[in-house]
Amino acid sequence: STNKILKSGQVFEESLQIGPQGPKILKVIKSNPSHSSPLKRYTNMLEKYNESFASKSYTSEEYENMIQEDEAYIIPGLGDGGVAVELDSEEAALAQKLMKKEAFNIILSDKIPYNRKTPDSRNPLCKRRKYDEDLPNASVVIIFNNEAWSPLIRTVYSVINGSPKHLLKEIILVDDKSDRAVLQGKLEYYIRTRFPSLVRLVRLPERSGLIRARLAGARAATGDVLIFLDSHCEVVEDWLRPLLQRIKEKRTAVLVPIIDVIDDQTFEYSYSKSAPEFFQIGGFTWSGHFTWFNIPPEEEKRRQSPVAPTRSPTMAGGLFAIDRNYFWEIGSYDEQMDVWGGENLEMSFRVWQCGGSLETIPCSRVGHIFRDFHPYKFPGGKDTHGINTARLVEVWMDSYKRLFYMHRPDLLNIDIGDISDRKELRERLKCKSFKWYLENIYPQKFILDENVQAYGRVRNNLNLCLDHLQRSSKSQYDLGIYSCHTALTASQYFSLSKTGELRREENCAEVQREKSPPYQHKVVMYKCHGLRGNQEWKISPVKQMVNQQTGLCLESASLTSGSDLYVAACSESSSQQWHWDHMLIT
Ligand code: LR7
Ligand code: MN
Repeated sequence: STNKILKSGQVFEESLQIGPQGPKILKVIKSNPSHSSPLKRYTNMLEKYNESFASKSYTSEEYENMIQEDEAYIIPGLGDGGVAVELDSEEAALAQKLMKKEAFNIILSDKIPYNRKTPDSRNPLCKRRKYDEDLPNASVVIIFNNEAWSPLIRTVYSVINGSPKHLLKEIILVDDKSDRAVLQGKLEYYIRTRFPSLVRLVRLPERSGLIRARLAGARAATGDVLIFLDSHCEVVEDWLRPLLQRIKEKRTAVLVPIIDVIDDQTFEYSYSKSAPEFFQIGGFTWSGHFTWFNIPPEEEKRRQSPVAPTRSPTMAGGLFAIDRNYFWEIGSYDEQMDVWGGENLEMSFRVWQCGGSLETIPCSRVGHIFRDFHPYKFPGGKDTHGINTARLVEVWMDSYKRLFYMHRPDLLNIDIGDISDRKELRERLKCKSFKWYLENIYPQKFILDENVQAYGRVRNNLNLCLDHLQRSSKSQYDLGIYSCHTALTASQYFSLSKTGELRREENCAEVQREKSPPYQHKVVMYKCHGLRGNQEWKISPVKQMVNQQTGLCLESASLTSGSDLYVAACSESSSQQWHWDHMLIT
């Protein structure tokens, strides 16, 4: 599914970014022998999973017993310092089954102490940063729908233990109408007895989705700064002050920490030990997804220090800090966005276009469990990411929406609801255009049909077109050919950039030389490097596509729909003539 957020370093659609991976240390952990039938607990859990629980109340004594039972599973010191853990084989097998429900290793999570220490993943320079005595205080808003108990509780402990008392005004837990039994009376009891006064629980009367859940949290908050977190996070030492300091300096800065990966299987808190200064910033794809990319050299230069605020065109969405009043001034959220997706790009574009800034604060780091799927339901099975994105595209992207709808023509014919309030907001705040955003905030973003030599379908005389053959989710793939579609669709959309790249959004065509007969040199799509060389192509006067490094031409002789493409010695044969839909330069 494309409806998930990726770790920095993962491949998405056509974007490939490689982040350094920390080494893995695995420990095999047997169950605590004092547990009463550890496997039974989870087998029960597996069986009862799909039941919806009526909320029932228990006595304090009964709640204490439940909590004690949970605590009996915890193995002191396990996972401390973020070390990876491997379960013994019997439990590991059950954990695998539970993965399919929960999307992470719940058995292991339940064994790791709620207050385990995270490693200090920061750039060593961070230890020398100085912060003001009087910083604004924070309300931390943690929203959840059917989150598992241990990651949720661990998130709360992590925030409390990791934040200076006087700067943490409150933690607001927003329950987006979970139906799991453990999140009913037991959670209330736990909060009342373990975190009196500091943690507040807001229950939503109906399932609202993460956008409206965050809005409810923001309404309940009273601190100077709002900090939103997902319900499966762990913070790193001194994560809070760098965020508050920057907001004190610049009230309109919206801030994200560096997001580290908590492994969904081993609970390793992973980060690069050899390159703690490395991180990526946020981009987007024309199909409407969040991506990561490396800090461009211009930004490296502008920010002056590797631990200074680093501008980011977009944010992942779940973990960010914003001045509480500014949150409302700048239009909070689009209240009509449902469940999951799109709100992150909406806020990113809006903040930049309406005069604020979006920045990564390198000395603030927070870990997040990346799950492979959503362990909760999407009411009505709606494609909320698609619909939410169409809403933001209509409001913020001006004519560039054409590139989104090229990927999602289906969304042109569906009801996305009323967007007039959001358009009014844009008017009222006198926000700049998307073109301004692209030129000034994200000039690295390749625009498929602007500032290029040619774009569209690339067709030969047999009506076959260059086509990614649905291979584009790989970081590297062989380019193919397919019967031309009647309309210009994403799989046949190519551009010839100003510098001669034969490319798609992120990937460029290269020649892969075959060293032995029959010398069928393939054409491979690979991450664009921007250095011309093997990725430079020219259209010749007789409409050949000539690879500049090899001098070979795109060839379609004897190819049929669905074949891989190749290059051959240039000839004037019609099988080497290619017609672009749109030539901007002749
Ligand atoms: O209906 C819902 N109601 C909720 O309260 C659906 C979800 N939620 C809660 C959920 O329990 C969780 O705490 O909302 C939070 C986010 O949901 P996840 O964890 O399923 O989302 P994600 O981590 O896969 O997705 C990322 O993109 C989303 C786009 O809508 C949100 O902005 C998420 O907050 C965001 N997560 C992050 O940015 C964490 C870091 C990811 C990276 C990099
Ligand atoms: Mn999440």
